[in-house]
This record gives sequence, C-alpha cells and structure tokens, in this order.
Amino acid sequence: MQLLSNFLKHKKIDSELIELIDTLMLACKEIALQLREGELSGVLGISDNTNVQGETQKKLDIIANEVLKKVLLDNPLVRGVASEEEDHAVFGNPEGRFLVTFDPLDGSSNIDINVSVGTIFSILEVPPGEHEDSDSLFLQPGTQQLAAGYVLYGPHAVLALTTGDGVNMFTLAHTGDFLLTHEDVTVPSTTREFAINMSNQRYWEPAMRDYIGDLIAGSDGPREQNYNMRWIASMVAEVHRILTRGGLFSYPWDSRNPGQPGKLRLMYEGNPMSMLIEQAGGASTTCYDRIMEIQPEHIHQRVAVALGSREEVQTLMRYHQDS
Ligand code: AHM
Ligand code: MG
Repeated sequence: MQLLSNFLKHKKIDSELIELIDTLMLACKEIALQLREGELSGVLGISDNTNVQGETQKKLDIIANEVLKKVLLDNPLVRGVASEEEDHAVFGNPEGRFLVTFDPLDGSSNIDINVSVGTIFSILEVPPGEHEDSDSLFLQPGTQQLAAGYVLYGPHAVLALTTGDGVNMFTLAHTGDFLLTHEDVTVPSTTREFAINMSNQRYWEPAMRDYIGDLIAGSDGPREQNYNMRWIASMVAEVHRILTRGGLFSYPWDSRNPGQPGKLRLMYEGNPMSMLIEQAGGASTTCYDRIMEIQPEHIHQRVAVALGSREEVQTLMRYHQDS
C-alpha cells in the first residue's frame, strides 16, 4: 500500500503542496490522538467560550483549532489560516504561498456521544500582487481551490483528498502513516438514500417540502421507488457515506433564520465538500446555483447545500427551478 506523500509525488503534484498536505496531516494525527482517549484525557464537554457565530465551543473544538493553527503557521509555506472557530484570519509568513481554511472539528455536537466527527480543509493560493494581511485574501470562489479534503475520525481515521484530479482515500495506520486505500473514488450517479434534518421540515421552502415529500412517498408517489433516510448530524460522516456508496445530503435554507442562506459555512464546509463531490463525479448546489462559483463576501458566510449523486441533485434542482 502506498504512502500518501509517495502517491502524491507519483501523481506529480507540486512538491510544496505535498509538503503542506503533510503538515495538515501532522495536525490531524494529533487531533485523532486527542479524540482516541476521550473522557480519559479530560477533553470532552463544553468550554466557557462561544465562537464568532455565537455557538458554544466544545473543549475539543478549541483544542483541534489550536493544533491546526499552530502546526500550519509553523510552516513557512503558509501565509494565513481562516477557521470556523476564529473571528478573523490569522497570519504567518508574509512570504507564504498558501492559505488554508478549516472546520477543525465538524459535527462536534456529536463528540460527547462518541459519534464520528472530522476535520474539513481547503487550500487556496495567495492571489498575485501585493496584499496586506486581511480576511479578504481568502475571498475566492471554490473553483480556485488547489486542494480540499477531510479527515474523518471514525472507528478508523480516513483522509479523503482531492488535488483537482479525482478523489483518493487514505487510512491512518498504527505506524502513523496515511496509506492509500481507495483510488479514484466515484459517486454513483443515482441513489435511493437521502440525508436531511427532517425536524426542520416545516421551515423549508415549498420546493424542498415537495421534493422530500415525494421521496418519502416512495413507490406510492411520483418517484415510484422507495428511499431510505440517514442523518448522522455530522456532515463529514454524511459526505464520507456518499463518496463510499452514493446518496444525497442537504442542509437547505430555512425560515428559522430567513436572512441567512443556510446553516453550513461556505469556506469551511460548502466549498471543500463541493470540490470533493464534484471531483468524484457528483454534483453540489445551493438548490439553485453551483456552490463553487459563489463569490464569497466574508469568511464566515453561510450557504444552503445539496450535494451527492448527480442525477438526484439534478432532480432536486428541477423542483426548485419549477417552483
Ligand atoms: P458544526 O460545524 O458546528 O459541527 O455544524 C455543522 C454540522 C454538520 O456537520 C451537520 O450536517 C449539521 O451541523 C447538523 O445540524 P443539526 O444539528 O441541525 O442536525
Ligand atoms: Mg462544521
């Protein structure tokens, strides 16, 4: 089985990008270790802090964020990082070539119940020309991402990675190495499985209510086949399932926060997951538009998300266009 860095070298990926990915994995291995000990290392439970979005931070949100920030900013290739858990971007080497955005611990509401969580990341390049250190360096559409991925901390830790040439998966071995376990992952174009938080149904747009209603009607409804539902409440685990066997995941706009496009964040969740899904042959949309073409206006911007098996995503979009 091939080592992550050997695989990337063999694929002729830019050596600096390989070095950056290795640095990211160093941080993720440290997070995996902290998670492994759970209650024994006193890392579970909530902290006294709330993040910039007003959400209570878990102790592990803070630990994972600090580990990633420190390890990445120690690498001179990194100009700056933007994190779901930081108010603003944090900067390192002014000569650094790369920008990294991350959700340090996605699905962290699941930590205390020992359900899968993960680190989601996206790598951008500093735009050409002279720029002051500011959040605006990061405001690039998802189509500009050089690489994106996640590490899912489940029964085993798995990295799903794209550098813009397909998606590959690597499993963390007891030696501390990530080894290639799935090459050229593809999302089946059709599916009979969907994931959405049904308890928000009454707040959705009519088009979303109609679409999900028709899936639930199964073989008695217009779709004329039965669908199965899953909701892990950990996007990283849902996307991993979709990359593994297909499916549709959505966290749509809802009227609880009408001024907010959605719950998930464009730069830390929407764009990296969209790049992975598209690179694996799937599709990703706000229900109306391609997520990766959105021009971000601020780093913590939210977005409505529907992604997964291509034909199912297209059907969902038709319901929205027709409404
Ligand atoms: P987080 O980044 O604060 O963990 O929030 C994102 C998570 C996603 O992983 C998941 O899809 C969603 O929030 C679950 O939301 P809900 O609690 O409404 O089911
Ligand atoms: Mg998240």
